[in-house]
Amino acid sequence: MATPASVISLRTRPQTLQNYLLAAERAARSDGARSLSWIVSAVSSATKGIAARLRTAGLDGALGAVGQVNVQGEQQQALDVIANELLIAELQSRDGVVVLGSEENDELIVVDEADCGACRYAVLFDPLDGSSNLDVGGSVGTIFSIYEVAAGAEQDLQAGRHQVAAGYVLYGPSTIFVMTLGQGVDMFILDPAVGNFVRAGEPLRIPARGRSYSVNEANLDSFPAGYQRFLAECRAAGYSSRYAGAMVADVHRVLLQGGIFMYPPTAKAPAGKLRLMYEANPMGWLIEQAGGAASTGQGRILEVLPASLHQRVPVALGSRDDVTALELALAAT
Ligand code: AHM
Ligand code: MG
Repeated sequence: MATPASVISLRTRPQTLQNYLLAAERAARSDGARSLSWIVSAVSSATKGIAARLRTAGLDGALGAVGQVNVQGEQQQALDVIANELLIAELQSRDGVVVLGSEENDELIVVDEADCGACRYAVLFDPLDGSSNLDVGGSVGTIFSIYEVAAGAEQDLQAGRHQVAAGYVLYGPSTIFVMTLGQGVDMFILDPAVGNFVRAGEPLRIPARGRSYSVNEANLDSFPAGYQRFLAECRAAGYSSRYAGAMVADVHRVLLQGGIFMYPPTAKAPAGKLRLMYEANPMGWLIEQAGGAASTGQGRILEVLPASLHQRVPVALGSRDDVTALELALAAT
């Protein structure tokens, strides 16, 4: 007997992020996996709220600075604060969350009444990355990074290679959720009609070499000589330049199309500008999980031993051959 058409459409229905997380949890068969999928789900709920606030920000007075400077010495935007509050509110009540760390908070937040269950997690995040794009309606993002935490080790920071989940949300023409649980990288697009993130295509694989670089070229004169030499080689080879000024938007392009994203050391920021724990590590792991490479210029980002929540690190990530060419140029100078 022929299968009714309605059953076929149910079977081929696109997978939502919730179903994807449930499937991952079933495959792992552990209480820890259950907590982890709930935590990622909390991040996704918060980012839907952030996306909604961003859509109307030019109409409801949510743009502009709030007159406070964060621990990085940067002016906080109203939406930085709103995004941070939405993430903390969603995460601090989830089972298994014992520590939160945010770009917008000076210190780690230890969740005192955490229901610890079988597994305990730290969630580190940049609530609104690229916030200098807000006032012009440009793309911005949220980045998150999750670790397991041993009892009594709540204040200890771990190297990026110990992450158990990481991802970002790009708020652009679409709201796009990209994540890894350590078995490849998957992409989901928010369907605004139903409010679900829906899986888009196959797991992402970054091309071995790209045709563009993404760096703030206005700083070129103060980059170490190896970066200048590498960029000259790229130009000679016909590369294009693409730079949105929001790491999430720039890394998303590199992830899909290949190439290299960099924030090198500069005279003003000798250790680079980007933060290890909630920018470089999660983005670096995603790129590695898609088959690319993520380097400080001297070695793998994910091996860096963290000393503080807000520490900065030089970042170069993207197509494997492009990152290798940069490392060779740096080693030769
Ligand atoms: P933010 O998290 O305070 O927004 O800062 C990080 C951003 C990155 O998204 C982006 O790659 C970089 O800063 C841009 O810096 P610059 O304006 O120096 O090029
Ligand atoms: Mg940022």
